[in-house]
Amino acid sequence: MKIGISCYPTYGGSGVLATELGKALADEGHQVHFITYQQPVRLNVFNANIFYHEVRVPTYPLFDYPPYEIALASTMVDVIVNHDLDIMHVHYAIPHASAAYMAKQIVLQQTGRNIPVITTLHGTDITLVGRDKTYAPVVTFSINQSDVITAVSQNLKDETLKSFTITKEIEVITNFVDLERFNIQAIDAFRKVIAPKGEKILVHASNFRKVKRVQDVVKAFAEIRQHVPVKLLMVGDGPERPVMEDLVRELNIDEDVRFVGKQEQIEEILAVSDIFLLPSEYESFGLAALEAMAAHNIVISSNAGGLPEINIHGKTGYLTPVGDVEAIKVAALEVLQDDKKLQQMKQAAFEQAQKFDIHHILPKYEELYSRYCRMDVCSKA
Ligand code: GMT
Repeated sequence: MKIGISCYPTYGGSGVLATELGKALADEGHQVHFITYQQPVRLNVFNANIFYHEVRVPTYPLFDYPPYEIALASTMVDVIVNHDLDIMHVHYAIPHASAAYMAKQIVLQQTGRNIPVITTLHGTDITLVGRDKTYAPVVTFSINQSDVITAVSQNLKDETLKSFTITKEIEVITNFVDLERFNIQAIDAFRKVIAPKGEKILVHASNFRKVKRVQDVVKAFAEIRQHVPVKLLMVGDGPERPVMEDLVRELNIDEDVRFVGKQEQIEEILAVSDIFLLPSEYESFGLAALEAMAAHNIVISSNAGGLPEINIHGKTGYLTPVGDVEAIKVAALEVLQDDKKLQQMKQAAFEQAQKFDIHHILPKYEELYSRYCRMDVCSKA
């Protein structure tokens, strides 16, 4: 099949998922066309089946707000028509679903072809931004106009149905992880640099937005380190990072905390880590936590959103109430003071991640594509 994918190309979970999906589809022999304003960060391999089409947004002195959505829709039209795409799959509703709707109508009018559009809802496109009155009418309309709507967790499906009037079935296809990539040997020298005395390593990775409650990570860590020798790795970047760096200095724990910024080789960091902390106010799924589990990390997360669908309390990690720093501390100490338990839970976390292996989830998308693609026009590759 020839599949178009639009997503946010930067470090957000939806872009990561969309890119990994595209790479896996290309490995299966499909032709995949990424249509984004920048090369997706995880699109770091050459594959003859992968094409990247950059959306250029010409500016003009009149434009305080350059019209990205129009440029995106126009690029979609160009790629759909000139590369004879079979299906258009957009990730994160805003503005991808409405751009795809516009492109679909233009292609229909120009060529008579009715290209199927799949919209995958990821999280804040529904729970935060999409709900905003400014966007809601267009988001509702364009989601409903998609030929297929998927959500990355049951929780996100429920939230979507609660907040929007949706006239179609929403199919849940959960996020996935490439186990081969994350189940790797730790680089010993790297672990020694971070934790020279064999301290256990806690890690947090996100885009440092308020919804992640990164302050709970720092505060809990400050408490934990009073009882056991530990180090903390903070991966990623975003608006809250400078605030957190200040907090770390204020709490006088900077010698044990490293902010490493955005990292492409996150699997190498996770391979040396023991506990992944994700105290978010909301996560539709928590892809970062799943990747950590695939790297044998236990997860201490909040119990918000779809997190209980992947993190099993007392087995693969712990679920704590949002904002409950004390509960994070208690949970961490339970395993940090009992190595046997930590090792057991690490294995359970890995086994749980296996259920979300890409090889189980990819066929679900392929099945969906074939269902909506006309048999006479769709061919593999
Ligand atoms: O909030 C983020 O981390 C980015 C955001 C995105 O859409 O780029 O992530 C959302 O989608 C991810 C992939 O499906 C999910 O794993 C995250 O849980 C979800 N984030 C939120 O719901 C806050």
